[in-house]
Amino acid sequence: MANLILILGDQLTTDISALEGADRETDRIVMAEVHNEASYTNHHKKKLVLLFSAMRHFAQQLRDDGWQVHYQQYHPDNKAQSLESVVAAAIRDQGADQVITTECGEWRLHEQISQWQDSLGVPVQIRPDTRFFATKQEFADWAEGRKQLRMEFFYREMRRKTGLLMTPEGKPEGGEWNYDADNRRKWTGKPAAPAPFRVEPDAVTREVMELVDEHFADHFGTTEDFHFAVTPEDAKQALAHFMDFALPCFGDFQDAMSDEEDWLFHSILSPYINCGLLDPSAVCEAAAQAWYAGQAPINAVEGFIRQILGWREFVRGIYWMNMPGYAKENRLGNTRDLPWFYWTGDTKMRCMHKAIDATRRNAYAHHIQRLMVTGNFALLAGVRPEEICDWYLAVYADAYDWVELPNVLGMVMHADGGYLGSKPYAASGKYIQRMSDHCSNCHYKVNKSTEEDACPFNSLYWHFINRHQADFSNNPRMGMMYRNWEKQKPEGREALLKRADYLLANLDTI
Ligand code: FAD
Ligand code: DLZ
Repeated sequence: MANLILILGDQLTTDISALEGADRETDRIVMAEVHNEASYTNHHKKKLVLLFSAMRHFAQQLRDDGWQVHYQQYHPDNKAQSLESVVAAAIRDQGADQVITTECGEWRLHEQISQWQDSLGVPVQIRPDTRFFATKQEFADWAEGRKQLRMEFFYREMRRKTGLLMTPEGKPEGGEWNYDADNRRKWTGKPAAPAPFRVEPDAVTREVMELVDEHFADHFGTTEDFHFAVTPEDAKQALAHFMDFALPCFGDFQDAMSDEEDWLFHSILSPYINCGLLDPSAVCEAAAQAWYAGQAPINAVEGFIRQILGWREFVRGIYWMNMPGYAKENRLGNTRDLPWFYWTGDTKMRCMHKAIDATRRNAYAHHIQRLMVTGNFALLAGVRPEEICDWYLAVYADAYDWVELPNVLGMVMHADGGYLGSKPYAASGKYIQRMSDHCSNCHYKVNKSTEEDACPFNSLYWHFINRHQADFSNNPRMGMMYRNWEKQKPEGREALLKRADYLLANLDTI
């Protein structure tokens, strides 16, 4: 029996389920850089470089290990090429008894691959993706019968299941499940933030950078200063670099933002975890070991593991339980277009400019920038979820629908009616001032709300509170905000709403 094994651009590991039981003599592997996948969104140029270069390196690694690999490089003249057409051509040219692949991470492609058995005329075996801690079914079983899903409870299940940071008696290490309250220090420059891990591009990566510059010139971002790892070995070095230099402070400054530093103490591992270069379980184990070895405190290690074992698994579960309908949700009835400055960074709001500019240069912004700056602004301004979701899918090196969509549509935009999060993460400029030094370098004044130079987040926050009274005034976690709103004098409220209306009508000038 000769199998054709398809490995996708985000499945770059020899542990991928599609390779289980495969035979180097009879089976062939197919990998392809195709226009369809490279252009279904305006992928950041660095994401394209990362994936194409990592795919090419992985194909070479497979060949070195004795596999027969058919690798299709990107060809600009072949815009009609899709994964299906590459697989169909491979079957036509060399035959195959069946196609084997691991389930992909996007509903869009999943739907297409599910039809292949009919269109290709050979059996197509789609295997579960075993790179997650929980199966889709496990998550669905946990979620069944719950009106609201809360990450914290699922996370505890995952801690119990994996034993990560658990005592032999089945208690959480350190005595608490969650050290979130110890993850909120402002960073004032000390301790110094480590330089991010860098790999200088090799010949393969340089060739891909040229390809992307030439054929994807209109895509967001830049290939300049590309320094991501593109092999599992280098991604492991990136993990070691994080453990040594950033993890100890990760917990304290997890929610901090800086006018000076793009990366702070974050791991910058999501691009590797999501495309297969790093195994999430090994990453969590390494962090846990750092705690047991006394190299990092519990608030750092628990905070870090929570993101991967908790949030990452939780959003994936939500995605697969609720697609395809989830992508269409818009429970707050937003109608506004995405302001153009999301693509240029050309805004006088310092925090927005900084987050978007870092995104453009690095294909990266850390979680709080995504949630509380660019996300918060889109929420307050009432941007259509579909538009803001497409922006997030395009601009980050780690973006895939399964993880981007619940984070944006659910966590940021609250467009799912509170299914993922119990309250919207709406915040005024005060939050940004508390967690960063952006405000002191901003054109706008964070302590003003209604004047021409007042921080836009302030009036937009109250506008949001006012226009969504029916949605949130009965939410126990929002009650205090509504009482504060009611307590303000009518003329004060009117001035806030007037200023916000002006901003909303002139978003492209602020
Ligand atoms: P760290 O801060 O070092 O965190 C460690 C790891 O935890 C990350 O590498 C990641 O694997 C995981 N993680 C942390 N938070 C989340 C989360 N909320 N959901 C899932 N995994 C998480 N993450 C993506 O991987 N792809 C996306 O497309 C993506 N889009 C996002 C959009 C918005 C609006 C928000 C608020 C968050 C999004 N996230 C996304 C989650 C998070 O912001 C990134 O995983 C994180 O910033 C990646 O940087 P890091 O590796 O330095 O993370
Ligand atoms: C994101 C992406 C890009 C840009 N290019 C390719 C590609 O050329 N070939 C490929 O196999 N995969 C690519 N991917 C990843 C897929 O589009 C898709 O996002 C994931 O496989 C979903 O799990």
